[in-house]
Amino acid sequence: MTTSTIVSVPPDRLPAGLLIGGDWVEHSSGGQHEHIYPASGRTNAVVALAGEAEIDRAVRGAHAAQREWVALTPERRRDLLIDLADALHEHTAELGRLNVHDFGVPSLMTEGHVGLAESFIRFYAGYVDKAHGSSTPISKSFDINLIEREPYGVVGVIAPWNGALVVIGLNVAAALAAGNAVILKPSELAPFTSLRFGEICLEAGLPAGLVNVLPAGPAGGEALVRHPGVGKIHFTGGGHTARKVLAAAAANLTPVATELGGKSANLVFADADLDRAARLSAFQGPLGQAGQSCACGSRILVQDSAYDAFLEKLVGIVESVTIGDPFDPHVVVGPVISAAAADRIVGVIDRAVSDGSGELVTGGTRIGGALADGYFLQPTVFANVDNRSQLAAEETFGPVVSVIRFHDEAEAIEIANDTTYGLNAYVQTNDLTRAHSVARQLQAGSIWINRNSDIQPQGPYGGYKQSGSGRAGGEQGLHEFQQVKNIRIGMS
Ligand code: TXE
Repeated sequence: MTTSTIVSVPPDRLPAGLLIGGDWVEHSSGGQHEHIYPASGRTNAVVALAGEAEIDRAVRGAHAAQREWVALTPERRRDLLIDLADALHEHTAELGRLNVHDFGVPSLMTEGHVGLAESFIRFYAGYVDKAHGSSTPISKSFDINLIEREPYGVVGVIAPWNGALVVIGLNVAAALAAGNAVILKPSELAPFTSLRFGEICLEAGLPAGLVNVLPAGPAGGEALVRHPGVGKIHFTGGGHTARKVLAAAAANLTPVATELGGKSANLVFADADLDRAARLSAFQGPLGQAGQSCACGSRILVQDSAYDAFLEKLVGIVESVTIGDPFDPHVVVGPVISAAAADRIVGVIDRAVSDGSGELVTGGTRIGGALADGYFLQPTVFANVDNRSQLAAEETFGPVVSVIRFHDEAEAIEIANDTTYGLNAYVQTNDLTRAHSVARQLQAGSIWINRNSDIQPQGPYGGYKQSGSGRAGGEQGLHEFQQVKNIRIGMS
């Protein structure tokens, strides 16, 4: 394992207020959050948090902005979203750095996150002047029957700390294209990128109040979910919080779409290209975002006859990467989000070692030396893991993977599906018939065969089981933010 030293942090402006109706609100009723930069453990900003009063002000103003938005022609709304995508493109470097300031993701990856958000905005801009309803004949009459799709009005989008730009692309773009105004609530742990995005919406010419950005913690989040003026909630986060969101939404029976966690299986068959499978498994597993990704392939299932050779290749790659300052362009693995997360993940590792869930073959501890002030963990691989263990059952959300042995296709599918989650699954094989057969039997919303989880706007992304109900991308992603109306005109 190579570690890098902490390079100088770029002196970027870190937006730290609330953006409501086009105005910056510096003082709020939700208190403040001391934002810690996870690579140094030092405070880099004090962020205002929205409380019920600010949420209410934003929702009221958003209704006026939404009426202004849908009063524009479809072509004008389309062109404004294209202007927004162009503006994001112009600010790629700045937004990429803010993403690093937000949660310590390596700068190597962050411009790709901006590109994802831009591609989704461009994709959904194309729907604005093409999304149409339909009409259908009605039996036993000559009535005219129209099936229309209409916006909810004001929607609330709640984002996790590890994917502000992903949520902006997957959900905010679709919500705007569907004709809604948005209250975007980023995590208190990662507010900067979302706040700057809100400013860029104004700079691109979107109506003030159409996109409001209100960082908040649980209290502000709950106030948004409970607000009677919010037509729909889109929640991205963990299952534990999702239960609270769904309970709060019951107050007004507000519909909720969810994108939740995962414990995704990555099936490596003996006929696969093991070098490529090991590289994909390493980066889709403990290395990408230090394993802090919902799409993490955290259970690597390997066929018996390839097991030893694959494990050696995987460990070799994991031990070869550079860990350290996310602003260092050579760094592949940065810190985890917080001291609490680091302690939690080390706890998971120690418990797995003590209860014999698997055999620790590399990693397992915090990293000291020049990185001691940050929250850095060694990428960790357990071998011969029992799939029924806590290590294999619960989302770790850190740089830890479990390698699990299987004998044949049937056993691989049984192990892969033996989980409460169902977000992604990965299949490494050169046998196309097997790939297709296995993909159809895996209980997950997104199956990736011989490739990593590169989310693009054309393919709907979302989970089965306790990984959530929402879909982002494709026409399904647009429908998440529309409600259906049937209009029947009597002709008799
Ligand atoms: O989630 P949390 P985090 C999942 C990932 C992991 C989690 C990590 O798998 O499980 O997200 O993100 C707000 N009422 N995904 O730790 O704690 C909170 O402020 C309303 C899946 O941030 O659940 C934050 O903004 N809101 C995803 C948001 O909820 C509340 C991709 C999420 O917080 C609240 C990325 C409350 N009571 C991460 N309490 C996918 N499937 O695409 C907290 N919040």
